[in-house]
Amino acid sequence: MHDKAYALFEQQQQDRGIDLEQVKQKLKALKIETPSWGYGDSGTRFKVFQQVGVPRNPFEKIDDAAQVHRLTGLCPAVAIHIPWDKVDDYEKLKAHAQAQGLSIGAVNPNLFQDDDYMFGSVTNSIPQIRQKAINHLLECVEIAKVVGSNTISLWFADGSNYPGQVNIRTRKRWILEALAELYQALTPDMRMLIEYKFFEPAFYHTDLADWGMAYDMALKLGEKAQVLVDTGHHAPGTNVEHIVAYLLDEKKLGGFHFNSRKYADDDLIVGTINPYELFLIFYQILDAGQDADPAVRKTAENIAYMIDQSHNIEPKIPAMIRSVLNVQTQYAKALLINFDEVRQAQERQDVLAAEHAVRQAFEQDVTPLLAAVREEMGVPVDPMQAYLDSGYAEKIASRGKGGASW
Ligand code: PSV
Ligand code: MN
Ligand code: MN
Repeated sequence: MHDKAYALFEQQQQDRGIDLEQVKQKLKALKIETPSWGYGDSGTRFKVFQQVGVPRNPFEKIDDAAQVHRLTGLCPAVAIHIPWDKVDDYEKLKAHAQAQGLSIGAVNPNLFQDDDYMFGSVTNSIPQIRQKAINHLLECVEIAKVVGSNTISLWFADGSNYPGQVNIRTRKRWILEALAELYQALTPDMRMLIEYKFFEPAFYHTDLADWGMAYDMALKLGEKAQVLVDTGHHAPGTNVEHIVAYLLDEKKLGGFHFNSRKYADDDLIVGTINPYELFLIFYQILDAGQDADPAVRKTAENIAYMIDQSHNIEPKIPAMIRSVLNVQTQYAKALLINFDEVRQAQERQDVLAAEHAVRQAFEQDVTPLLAAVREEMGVPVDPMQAYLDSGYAEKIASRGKGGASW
């Protein structure tokens, strides 16, 4: 059945001028980091729902992440958030991950859940609180060294709710000061990713509100600082793939937090609301991967793909499996773009042909391709069904309710 469907697919793609062996190789190399917090209970300001079987500690979060990797072959690393994932022995956490074929990915400092940070963390007008926040950033570098991570992923909730509440320029300087201290502490193989978000929890101004501000910081800091694009962190209608292309060309795109949004930072399963946007993001990345400038190509190859979602009402593990499969699907489709055709249409200034060449790839059914790739990778052809059949959900039910929340 698969073979027949794949043979037909292969013929169709050959006719379109696509080198399927190369496509398969790229699909096998795709890595998507899952977030420890995506396995915990979460909710909105109205309610955090407690689900049965939610991990009770960081070790169990890693167990669940390992299950996602076992079934998809896509997620060999898990991001941690400190202090959500605070443990006494980080060596032990690393060993626990390694024993299941995982590594610890990005270390995310948490500077938004301490009462001291009500009026800001690194931008607080009280010097002792700014120092406390900086100390936490430095602590996270030390944790990264122990767990073997080379990425510090930063998001600041800092901002204000009313005009006049704070001095925006002074805070801009403080944030740079803090980031500079962190930058100095990075080892040569580490990088820091700077995330931005236009609002929430602050509703008037956020200190790092958009990609331009994050880019400006990264530029001032140096090569080891890059921008992280969280797909949910833009005003409605923003052309996210344009931001991606711009940052790639400036060698400043470091990573993604994938999720879907309808209205604001909804943190929904990636690819459920606007899969075409995800496809177009990959189009830009693959295009940059063929750039004449090797530094742009290298930037495109070194992007850290991460999921950042809060599954409020969904069962956590299948929601994560759905997310990574959706990313894989859109990546597969983008790999089917005939870039020569696009370029030739652009040269002729043939608007319709250029748009068609891109969209045509999106319209391909990649089911036979993904089935073939999964078979070759030795993972289930239908990872979601395999999860449902695996008995894992029944096994973790013994954890009961009241596990870790995000
Ligand atoms: C903030 O909305 C954010 O996207 C940041 O990445 C945080 O670290 C994460 O969500 C927490 O869920
Ligand atoms: Mn994020
Ligand atoms: Mn977010």
